[in-house]
Amino acid sequence: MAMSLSYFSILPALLLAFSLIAEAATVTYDFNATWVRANPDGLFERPVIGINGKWPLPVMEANVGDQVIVNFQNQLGNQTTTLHFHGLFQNGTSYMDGPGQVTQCQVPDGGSIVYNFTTYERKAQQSGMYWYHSHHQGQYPDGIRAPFIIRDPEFPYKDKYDEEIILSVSDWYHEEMTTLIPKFLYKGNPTGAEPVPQSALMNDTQNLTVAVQPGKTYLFRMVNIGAFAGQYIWFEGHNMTIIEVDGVFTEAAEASMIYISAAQRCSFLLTTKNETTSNYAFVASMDTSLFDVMPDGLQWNSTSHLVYNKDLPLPEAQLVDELKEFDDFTLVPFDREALYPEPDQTISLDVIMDNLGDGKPYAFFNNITYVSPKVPTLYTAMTTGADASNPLVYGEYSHPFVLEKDQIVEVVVNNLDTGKHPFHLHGHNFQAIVRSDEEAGAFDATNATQTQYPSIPMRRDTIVLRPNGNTVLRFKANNPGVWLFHCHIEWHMDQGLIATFVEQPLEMQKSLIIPDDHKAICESQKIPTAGNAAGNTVNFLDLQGQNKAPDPLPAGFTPRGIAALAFSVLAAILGCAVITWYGLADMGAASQREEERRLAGMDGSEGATRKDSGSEASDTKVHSLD
Ligand SMILES: *[C@@H]1O[C@H](CO)[C@@H](O)[C@H](O)[C@H]1NC(C)=O
Ligand SMILES: *[C@@H]1O[C@H](CO)[C@@H](O)[C@H](O)[C@H]1NC(C)=O
Ligand SMILES: *[C@@H]1O[C@H](CO)[C@@H](O)[C@H](O)[C@H]1NC(C)=O
Ligand SMILES: *[C@@H]1O[C@H](CO)[C@@H](O)[C@H](O)[C@H]1NC(C)=O
Ligand SMILES: *[C@@H]1O[C@H](CO)[C@@H](O)[C@H](O)[C@H]1NC(C)=O
Ligand SMILES: *[C@@H]1O[C@H](CO)[C@@H](O)[C@H](O)[C@H]1NC(C)=O
Ligand SMILES: *[C@@H]1O[C@H](CO)[C@@H](O)[C@H](O)[C@H]1NC(C)=O
Ligand SMILES: *[C@@H]1O[C@H](CO)[C@@H](O)[C@H](O)[C@H]1NC(C)=O
Ligand SMILES: *[C@@H]1O[C@H](CO)[C@@H](O)[C@H](O)[C@H]1NC(C)=O
Ligand SMILES: *[C@@H]1O[C@H](CO)[C@@H](O)[C@H](O)[C@H]1NC(C)=O
Ligand SMILES: *[C@@H]1O[C@H](CO)[C@@H](O)[C@H](O)[C@H]1NC(C)=O
Ligand SMILES: [Cu+2]
Repeated sequence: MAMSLSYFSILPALLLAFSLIAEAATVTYDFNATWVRANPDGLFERPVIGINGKWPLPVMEANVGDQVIVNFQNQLGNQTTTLHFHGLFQNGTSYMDGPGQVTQCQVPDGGSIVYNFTTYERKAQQSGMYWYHSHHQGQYPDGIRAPFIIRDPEFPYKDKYDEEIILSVSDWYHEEMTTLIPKFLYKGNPTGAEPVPQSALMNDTQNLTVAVQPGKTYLFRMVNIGAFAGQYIWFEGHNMTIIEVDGVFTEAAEASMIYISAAQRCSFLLTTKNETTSNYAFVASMDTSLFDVMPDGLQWNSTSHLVYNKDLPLPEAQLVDELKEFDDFTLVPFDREALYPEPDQTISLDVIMDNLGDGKPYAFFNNITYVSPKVPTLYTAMTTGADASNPLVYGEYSHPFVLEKDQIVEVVVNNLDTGKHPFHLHGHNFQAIVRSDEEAGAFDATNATQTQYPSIPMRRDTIVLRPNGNTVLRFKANNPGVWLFHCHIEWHMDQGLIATFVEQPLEMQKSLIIPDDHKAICESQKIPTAGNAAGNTVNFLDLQGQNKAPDPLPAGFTPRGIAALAFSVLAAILGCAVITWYGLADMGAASQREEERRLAGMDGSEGATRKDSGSEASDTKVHSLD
């Protein structure tokens, strides 16, 4: 009886949905993940993760309302994997979102999974620029990432351009993530200096030439699919008219330089000149303020050209005096959605980088560094009955927050770190209502100067938090599912800079049905699909045996502090910051040597053999999802 009742109550909604998506097609992709060799920067050939034997990966394309099906097979032979469709709300299909051990189990070697979702999201038809990537074990910088475009034939700027140009930018590493992560999350790297990329790429290559015709308007759809570096982008002699960020159409805004962090997207119109007397450089410049070390010879700019006339030379990029980007906080969404009302729930997160007792560098929201639970969080929400509303069941180290239906949720993020962090929320766009300058300190809700929120805030799904600054975000909890909130710098993900939002858990239990093939890949790897974060299916509030972070350092002992002190003393003695730089570079090399010795069993410390690097790998496994 209860069942037929709920059946009838959803019927009108279904009929409405069908009438609106009458034109919808099904778009099917058969994706086999395979190793491929590639040399995109011309400096070094390496194995990369491709699809169907090819790299770069195919660009995914669909029209708004289409049903998208990805038949995904893992044929890597030696790594598990997943796919995440970045920016898509997955409304009603949270289990298709992709983060390993959050909304699904990792796809094992030889295993497969079907991702099946629609781009039609009831009121919010999602269209614009998205991307897809592995969301598991810090893996996507090995190549498994590419653009995903959803076209809306009725989009607001449909009559304003002649041609579309898809363009990705990214940083690029010569070593594989399975090599880089243990060197980074390592006690010999107590300051957490991130590996610096070797190159910058555009469209997974360099030196692109883009043939353009005079007097035309081009719609550029850009995405940063990199692991670490934000990029400044400018076109010599041309301005950009921004019309969309992260799938949110905006009122047209003119910019001469934009900044796209890892994971952000920006679509803009560019009108060509009427003359064909010259070709023009355009540049993507990696944000070197993120790099602790500047390796000799690093080419952090990548230059391509708008070619009006192929018989004319391609001019070298001119130096620009100042890297000053358009302030995305000033954008106005095209739908002019008003500021959400005062929040029903406020989540306050301080960003902290510090060491734990194992001496390795971690990242924390407040006092918690993320560690994957034994049961994927979504499966815990589905199987813990009424206790699913109690954050305890998700385990302390998934850093869970339970959100109730239609709550206005405010997330305050205070950066207690000196770096920039691009924060990303799954399952939603957020209104960005505060984004301070750097060095502003923590957000103060009692300070009237800081609470003058825009009446029509800009919305997107990834926002850059400035060094020692703060940001305040709002969204409405109208999408039942498990959604991560995390920094999109892959290294910081791997260090645990992640929180979990569990939205409407009791509603999930009613309306979500986990597909059998998703459960099957868990079973084949003996990953439990029921119970609390510790896998307890009897007493959901007993978290004994849950995965945990290492213990804290003994009080007063901070390798990070000691290293910082040593460098500042050195800098003071030598009176020269450049020396500090080289000092750091040397230290990186020294710690790398130490790690190699350690792995080779030469220093008798724990983890004395190659095999024992398994303990490193398992650390990596519990921390890294993206
Ligand atoms: C792009 O051009 C630069 C400058 O000429 C060159 O150093 C680099 O190797 C080129 N990249 C590729 C992938 O060919
Ligand atoms: C994927 O791999 C399967 C199994 O080897 C094969 O049958 C199929 O043709 C492959 N698909 C593509 C698109 O390469
Ligand atoms: C997996 O195989 C690829 C391709 O042979 C290789 O480059 C990579 O290092 C291997 N990765 C691991 C973790 O063994
Ligand atoms: C995808 O999901 C839709 C809607 O739930 C369903 O009708 C369809 O059968 C599914 N397709 C596949 C291949 O699983
Ligand atoms: C970038 O690659 C995509 C996919 O191959 C292609 O459609 C697009 O035209 C390329 N962009 C440029 C500027 O070459
Ligand atoms: C670009 O915009 C700036 C101001 O926003 C303006 O000064 C400049 O002339 C514009 N450049 C072009 C090529 O339109
Ligand atoms: C190019 O020509 C068109 C049509 O003659 C004119 O409207 C436009 O202003 C010209 N553009 C520039 C940049 O001079
Ligand atoms: C990259 O471009 C910026 C801005 O023009 C310039 O200051 C810098 O010197 C360039 N870097 C390299 C390595 O060419
Ligand atoms: C974090 O702080 C809270 C509140 O002070 C405390 O209850 C909790 O045990 C701490 N968690 C960790 C992992 O230190
Ligand atoms: C309030 O905030 C503003 C802007 O951040 C700051 O300049 C000012 O000092 C703050 N006032 C107080 C009383 O803290
Ligand atoms: C999800 O769908 C529901 C209707 O089923 C709608 O009310 C809600 O706004 C949607 N959420 C998002 C984030 O689009
Ligand atoms: Cu970060």
